[in-house]
Amino acid sequence: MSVERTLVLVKPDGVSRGLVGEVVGRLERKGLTLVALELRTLQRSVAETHYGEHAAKPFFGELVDFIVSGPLVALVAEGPRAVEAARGLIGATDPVKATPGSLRGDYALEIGQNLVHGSDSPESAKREIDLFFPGLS
Ligand code: DAT
Ligand code: MG
Repeated sequence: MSVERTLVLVKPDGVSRGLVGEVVGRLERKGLTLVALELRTLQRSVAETHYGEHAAKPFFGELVDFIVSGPLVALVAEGPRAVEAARGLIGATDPVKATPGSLRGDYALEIGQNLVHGSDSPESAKREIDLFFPGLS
């Protein structure tokens, strides 16, 4: 099994609610290895690039406002099929539909404040890691 890397963000709601340890702990207990981890507040331009695929969507402005609203934790996790493994731990985009036991299923209610981001494919992971941690993808 080839080893992959994925980008995970504990979004500003997760940081302000004190859920960083919960998110990082679940990734670690699953067996993923941390390669980088940093608390930072995003510049608007970085947020717009990160979410560029959603630029034409009606919620784009709110999404960017939210992700720059306070510090987030950006991390790179590594392991076999790390992209899919992290997405499984995170759960569905709509936290009301996310399976209980997943992070969003356990800790979030609103789609606009759904606690965690995880890259959705190896290609997205490379693009996102290059944006947040150049040289680590
Ligand atoms: P995911 O974060 O599960 O990869 P996505 O890439 O489709 O989901 O969307 C990115 C983020 O945008 C998502 O985490 C929350 C927000 N979002 C998605 N759909 C939304 C909607 N219908 N209304 C408000 N925010 C939405
Ligand atoms: Mg996505």
